[in-house]
Amino acid sequence: PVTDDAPVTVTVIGLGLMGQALATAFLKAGHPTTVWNRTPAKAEDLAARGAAVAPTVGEAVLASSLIVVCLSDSAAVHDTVGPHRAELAGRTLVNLTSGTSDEARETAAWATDFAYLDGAIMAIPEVISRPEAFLLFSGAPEAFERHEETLKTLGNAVFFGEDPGLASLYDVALLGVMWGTLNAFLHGAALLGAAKVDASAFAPFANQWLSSVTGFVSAYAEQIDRGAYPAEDAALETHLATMKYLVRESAAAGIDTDWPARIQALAERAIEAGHTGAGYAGLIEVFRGQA
Ligand code: FVH
Repeated sequence: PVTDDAPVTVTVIGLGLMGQALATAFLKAGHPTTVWNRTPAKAEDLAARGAAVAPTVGEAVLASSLIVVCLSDSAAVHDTVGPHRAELAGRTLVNLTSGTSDEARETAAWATDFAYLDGAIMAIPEVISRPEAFLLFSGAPEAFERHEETLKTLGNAVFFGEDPGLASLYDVALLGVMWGTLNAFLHGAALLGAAKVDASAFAPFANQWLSSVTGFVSAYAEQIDRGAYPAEDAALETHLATMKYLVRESAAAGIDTDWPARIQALAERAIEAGHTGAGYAGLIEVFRGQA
């Protein structure tokens, strides 16, 4: 039971790299913390630091009012907590396992006798509970309100509302931003590397340029929402001409041309579909499958 005085009791199911960091953060914040892991040896360090180790998943669930699950994937979650619906009754299950929005909605539909929050962690284990960590949640509003302070132990907590799929959808979209950005950096590092420039010499310029690109994101978001993509900075044709240099430079350096060729192909498709004269945000029509 949660009272104004007693710290919330927390169970962490799954002690992989992330689960260990989550349990550590709850322990440090003074929450009585129970842990369970399929491979019991991974609980030993946490036990030495004060965690209670439950011998079964059912006992782990019964030990706390807030149950946090962080496993490899949704199938593992269903295998592990699926048989323990009765023990979960009246408690809150927070699922921090990565998955799709449909998987989150399916799990929420299964969670009828207890409150369910689906979550996504936008941090690596060592950043958990530091100010730069942020976590996304969606699902039962009253459960988020009730456990917001405890969840903030892990990092900043953002709630997207009742649709349990939204946190996962934001998660994959944000991971796409990360992979696209990192791929572009790695391609650039390979290109300059072919000219004997170290990646660490390129990195400060990449970082400075990324802060300008952040500004483009905000401006283009406003255009996308308005449905109009005026070329306020540069037209798509101007971008396309320069994209061809990136392809030619890559070929000349003997590095992979697939990445820049894909970038070029996206701009060509937008222009062929009639978006000549549009700004870069006009590419949204290609990503929407409408060009
Ligand atoms: N690590 C990270 O930086 C990212 C940050 C963003 C979010 N992810 C997601 O967190 C989930 C767990 O990731 P992880 O890094 O902790 O993963 P592992 O270290 O590989 O640990 C996996 C745990 O899952 C247990 N497990 C797997 N399958 C089963 C199963 N069928 N039944 C019970 N437990 C299972 C595994 O147990 P064991 O192998 O130790 O016995 C680990 O506890 C993940 O969704 C990331 O995308 C992390």
